[in-house]
Amino acid sequence: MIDSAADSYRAGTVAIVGRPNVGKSTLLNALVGQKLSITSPKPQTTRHRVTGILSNQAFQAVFIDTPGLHTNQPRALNRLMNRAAGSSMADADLILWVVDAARWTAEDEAVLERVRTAAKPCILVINKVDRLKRREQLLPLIEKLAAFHAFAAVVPLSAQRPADVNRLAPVIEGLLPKAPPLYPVDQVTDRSERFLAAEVIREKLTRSLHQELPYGLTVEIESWQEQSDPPAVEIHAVIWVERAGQRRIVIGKGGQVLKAVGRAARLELNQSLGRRVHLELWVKVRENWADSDAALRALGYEST
Ligand SMILES: Nc1nc2c(ncn2[C@@H]2O[C@H](COP(=O)(O)OP(=O)(O)OP(=O)(O)O)[C@@H](O)[C@H]2O)c(=O)[nH]1
Ligand SMILES: [Mg+2]
Repeated sequence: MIDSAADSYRAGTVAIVGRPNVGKSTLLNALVGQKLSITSPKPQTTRHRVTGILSNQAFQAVFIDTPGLHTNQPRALNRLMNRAAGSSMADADLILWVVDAARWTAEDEAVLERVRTAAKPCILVINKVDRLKRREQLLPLIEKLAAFHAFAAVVPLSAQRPADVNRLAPVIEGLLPKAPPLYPVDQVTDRSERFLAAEVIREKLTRSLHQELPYGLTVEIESWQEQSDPPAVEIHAVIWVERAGQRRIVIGKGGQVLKAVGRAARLELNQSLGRRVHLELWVKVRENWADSDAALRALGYEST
């Protein structure tokens, strides 16, 4: 039983921000102990805010995973992604700023500026320390960043190591305001199964396709039919691409690529939805969907 009415209970929202590819979504999933947000080795994987809720006897942290803040990309989709990250930061009680221990870029520099102007408590998470040969290699980065901003804490870790992530949780707890829980304590996300399914399909596509193609596609759930006895769900999804040539690549020779994507997505969804999944995928062309605010809205991208 969680005594969430206790005066000492802490609760608040925690925005996880940083440039693309530093490991924000990996960290969200590790903190919550469940795969909620998709991850891949390619930058700009996350396009939406994804809430992950961690509740226990003492505190509730409502983590908001955000799209990587990036510069110099003019499409409507890029604007929307950066806005989603910026507004999450503005609304949060606490910021987790994630950087890569082994790679500092101009985009990190731009995020630092935003963290400074947000003027709220911020934990600097230096991720991917497993990539460093020696821990002392962190010192110049810590010194440089600490000179620019008074961080509430600096935590070097690897989001892939559970023991490291467990060290971060109490640091977060100590920085949350005293408040009753914001969500029911058994709730893990505010996202629907439909949303999570579309994201899993996009993750498999992003991981299978090379170069620029993942940026030109989006996934829309067209129909979702529940069946009982035995419990199952039939999902029809459309993969929207921007050009006919991309459609051919996503389908692959003899349908090989699409088949492998469908299989990988179905296996994961069987597990995460806890019932049998029948998945049908179609690939359709919608020119320049990522440049148009109206097309983005129609495809389920919320404007913030
Ligand atoms: N070696 C190592 N790789 C990591 C670690 N954390 C994440 N990664 C990898 O880094 C890549 C990017 O991880 P994501 O979690 O998708 O990064 P992100 O910051 O959410 O990226 P965007 O959504 O594109 O902004 C993936 O290939 C992860 O497996 C870590 O601690 N060590
Ligand atoms: Mg991400």
